[in-house]
Amino acid sequence: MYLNSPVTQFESLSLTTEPNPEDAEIDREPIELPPLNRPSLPPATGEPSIYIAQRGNSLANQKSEELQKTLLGHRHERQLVILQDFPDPDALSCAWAYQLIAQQYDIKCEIIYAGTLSHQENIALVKLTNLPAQRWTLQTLKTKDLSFYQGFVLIDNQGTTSQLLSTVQQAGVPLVAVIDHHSMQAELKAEFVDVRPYVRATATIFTQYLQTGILKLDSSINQHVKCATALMHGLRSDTNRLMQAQEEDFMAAAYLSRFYDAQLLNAILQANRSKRVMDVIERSLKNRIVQNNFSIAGVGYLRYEDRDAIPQAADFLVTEENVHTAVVYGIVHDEDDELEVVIGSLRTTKLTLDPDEFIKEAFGQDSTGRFFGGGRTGAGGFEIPMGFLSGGNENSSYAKIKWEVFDSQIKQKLLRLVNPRDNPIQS
Ligand SMILES: [Mn+2]
Repeated sequence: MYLNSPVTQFESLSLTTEPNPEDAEIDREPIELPPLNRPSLPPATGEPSIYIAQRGNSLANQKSEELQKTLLGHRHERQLVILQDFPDPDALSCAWAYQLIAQQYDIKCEIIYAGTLSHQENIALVKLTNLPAQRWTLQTLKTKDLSFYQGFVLIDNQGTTSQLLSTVQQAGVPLVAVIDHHSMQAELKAEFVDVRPYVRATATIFTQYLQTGILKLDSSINQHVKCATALMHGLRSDTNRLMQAQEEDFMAAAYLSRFYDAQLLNAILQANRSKRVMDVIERSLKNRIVQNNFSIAGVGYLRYEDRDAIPQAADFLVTEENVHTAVVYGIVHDEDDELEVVIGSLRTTKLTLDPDEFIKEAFGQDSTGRFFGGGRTGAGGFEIPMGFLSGGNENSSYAKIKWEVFDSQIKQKLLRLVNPRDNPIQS
């Protein structure tokens, strides 16, 4: 599963106590059926999909109008569009769409992220489309005069996965808009909020805005074609190549199909893995232990830029015969900041295994009650900060002991669930 999907936002966003966002919406919001005089419709088993689509449309219209009003109120301003530290195609493409929409109001946006573009497809996406995103570390932020910006915007995230948020907030830059499809992380005070957890990709939300005419896409404008291609890539990658797409996602993809460049998308998807990513995959193969259909592999230390090798290795290990779930983890280190964090990914094809529940049960919470990770259908992730134990790796025997301790502890915690005595995840 998720062979083409880069590190997903869910993996990092799920460091909260929120339940799986995917299913939450369905019961909560009653569907309004039009009164009387209904045209002949499919039999009344379940919810006629035409109504869902209509609901989506009217909400999109309303939100698009609201967004236009908000932008109108901020004409001639400068804004920061903050993405998660490891932005994925969904985030990158939507930020670009926002930038193009905002441009019409003479709003100048800088699209920024603090971490790195790790997955080869993300690097290819940015290079091949000239996508205007920039890496701003906390260090970069210190050199900037933030009073230059009159607002910031969060897209495909709610700030919980960006290191930049607190500095920007402390500088007094107001939050103008939040547009996302993850479950509500916290009450956010923004002028414009469009958070729809039941939508599979933020690219779907943005495509709906485009369909309302907020920005008229034009196939003769190169930038529009590239942005539509990026949105198509974002939509595909957040829906596992459309396999988990729902009606609104397909509708959005259908609209984008008028503008996107299939050859360009193909070039992005053909991006090759770097040698270092291949090496991490090799290590995961060598080190894996298989028990009870779980494949578990620690890959040792890896560089910050290669972080995405971990989910890719998990994607690969889960394809082995008699394996339904793979967990791969390693210590990711950032040389500049002497920052170290254990990062892990889970992939499963077992329908009855809930990655969110599994990871929360395996690793528990930190002292502030934050879970070390969580997940969504088929995939999950975790991040365990190493704090005081970070750095000191010039001493190779120390580095080795440190890895062994973390490796054993993670294995212990996972194996407790893999070989359960009283089956603690079966509630
Ligand atoms: Mn997304």
